[in-house]
Amino acid sequence: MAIRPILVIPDARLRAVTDPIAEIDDEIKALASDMLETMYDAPGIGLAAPQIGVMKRIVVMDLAGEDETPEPLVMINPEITHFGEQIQVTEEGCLSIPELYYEVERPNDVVVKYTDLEGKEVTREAEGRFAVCIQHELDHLDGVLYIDYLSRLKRDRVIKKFDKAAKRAVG
Ligand code: K1U
Ligand code: ZN
Repeated sequence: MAIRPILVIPDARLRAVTDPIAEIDDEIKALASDMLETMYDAPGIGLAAPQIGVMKRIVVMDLAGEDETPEPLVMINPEITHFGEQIQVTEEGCLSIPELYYEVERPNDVVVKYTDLEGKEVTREAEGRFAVCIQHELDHLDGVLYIDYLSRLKRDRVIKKFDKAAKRAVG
């Protein structure tokens, strides 16, 4: 198990589309374990593989509260098969866009289909915060970030801030 560094925008890997996982072997199991450890350490409620520079379709989540028993969830090759019509507005953050939170509109209910670590096909209905987290993490697998749903003004302001920081870091 290892904590991996989390990439921050404008890293180009956060804008790329990831590849499906063909086989759940020991490498994928170790990756899932590292992703969970990295997410708990951050701390966060979700993490997608491209956020640690691995261009594969796998996400992890845990929406259990601080005083609750952990509920780690690993989704391999996840797909949303249904979006409900009702829209919710929730504050989102992103470990790849640290220290900022903005309100985003998304469908309140989704149905997600994925393969679990045992290779079993699972279909789950989700609503509320769980549905938001699923949509946020699955977007990462297609190079989409939650700031893409903000007004152009807000999004550009965020991008500019991180572009400047990246330029300062290289000198
Ligand atoms: O994918 C990510 O960048 C992780 C992100 C997930 C997420 C947050 C909010 C709405 C949708 C998806 C985070 O976990 S940001 C950190 C965060 O929300 C949090 C951290 C500690 C305790 C509780 C929440
Ligand atoms: Zn994120």
